[in-house]
Amino acid sequence: MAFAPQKSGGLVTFYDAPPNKYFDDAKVGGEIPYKPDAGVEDTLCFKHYNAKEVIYGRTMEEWLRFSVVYWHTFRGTGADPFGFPTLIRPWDDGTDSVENAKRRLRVAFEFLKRLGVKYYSFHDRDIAPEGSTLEETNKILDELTDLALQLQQETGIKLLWNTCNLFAHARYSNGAATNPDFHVLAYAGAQVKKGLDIAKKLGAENFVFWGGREGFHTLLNTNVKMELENLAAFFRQALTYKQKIGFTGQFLIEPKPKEPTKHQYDYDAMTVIAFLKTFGLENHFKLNIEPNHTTLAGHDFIHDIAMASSFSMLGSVDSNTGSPDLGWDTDQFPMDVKNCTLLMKVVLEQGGLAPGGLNFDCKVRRESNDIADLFIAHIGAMDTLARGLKSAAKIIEDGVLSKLITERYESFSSPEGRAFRDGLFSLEQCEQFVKSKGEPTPRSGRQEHFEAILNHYI
Ligand code: XUL
Ligand code: CO
Repeated sequence: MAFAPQKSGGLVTFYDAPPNKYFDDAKVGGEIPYKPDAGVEDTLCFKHYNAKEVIYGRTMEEWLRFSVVYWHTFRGTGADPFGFPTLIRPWDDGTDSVENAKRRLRVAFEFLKRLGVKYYSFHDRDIAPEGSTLEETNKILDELTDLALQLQQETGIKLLWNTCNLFAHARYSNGAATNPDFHVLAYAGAQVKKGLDIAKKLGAENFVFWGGREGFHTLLNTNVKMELENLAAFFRQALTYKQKIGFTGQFLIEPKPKEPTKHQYDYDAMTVIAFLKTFGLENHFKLNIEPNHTTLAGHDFIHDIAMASSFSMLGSVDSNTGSPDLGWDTDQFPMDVKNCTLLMKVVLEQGGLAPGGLNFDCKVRRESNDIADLFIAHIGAMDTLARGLKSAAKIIEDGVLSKLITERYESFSSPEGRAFRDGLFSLEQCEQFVKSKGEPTPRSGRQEHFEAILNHYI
């Protein structure tokens, strides 16, 4: 279908034919520049993110490994349970045609290029419409991934991860790998097989499993033990196929406690780690932590990042934020410097996220209907994380916080404390210790002192 040039919010010019130029240079400004001295209202430039600047031994680009998500940024419509689409994109004719899907893909690569982001991520169904049979669906996917491969080669943009949408289609309403009907589980298996083939074809650096409907709405109709065993068996088959085809990307599980299912099995980081250890899968998976999911689980922003990292299980981050005062997944762009500092401190302390990255699983608000808002949202979040990176590096380099933490635990460097940690100090010895030393002196946790120190760096 031929398109006439259109305008949206006065910021984009769309052309259907080569040279495939979708964004108006005059308005968006070509490639987004680094302008540290830009004015307060100039939000279409980076003031902190300077890709090649070296911080704490690596370039910003290497530490931050930004990635743009296909589902929100190129498929988000602004529709919600109460309202119709508000984000009308001039390159999208609203149909499920292959032609429309290809045009969208070209736009996506142009957007990434302008933003200076080197990675993207997608669900299979984001980039290609579903056909009426599995064979037809896979054929369409082949056509779209051929184009994705070509665009990756032309631009140098890479795939951080892909995943399978195992939650939107009606067939998955009772779950995918935890569905009570084996036929549905088999469909999910076939879909993941194709997803892994695509991952290999496009050189994905990771592959994600998010179990949106792996859980239950009521225990009354659910065999929890069987469903969890089936989920583990499903993961084992995915691993077998991964090895068989020689896909070397990292497998990631993304925890979320609820939404759309009332209770999801991958509730939070510690639940997923326990699941992996219970089923002997812990050496083959890491976690993709999304802070908005963490806050939905009733924890604070940094909780699951810190927990996963403590167990060497933090593989990647779906870098977003929520509104903790609300009870749902708002997928906002991370704009809070303090939270991003705490996040980047963990990333620096564990030596980086590669092959994972900071994937913007975020959407502009349904009221933010200009194309410019798409740019500003990503730029703002990239700048916030760049500020977080700089502050975190300073905190670590100064060593004030880490010295205070070391001092707080110094009693474990005593012979008795060390022996206890080595499993060589019994409860009887604890009793003897107390009899000779008497009552311990309560010591201040100094929370306010630590908080004031953190604020010094923000
Ligand atoms: C849903 C969510 C997903 C996963 C990929 O809350 O975060 O988009 O990141 O399926
Ligand atoms: Co996510």
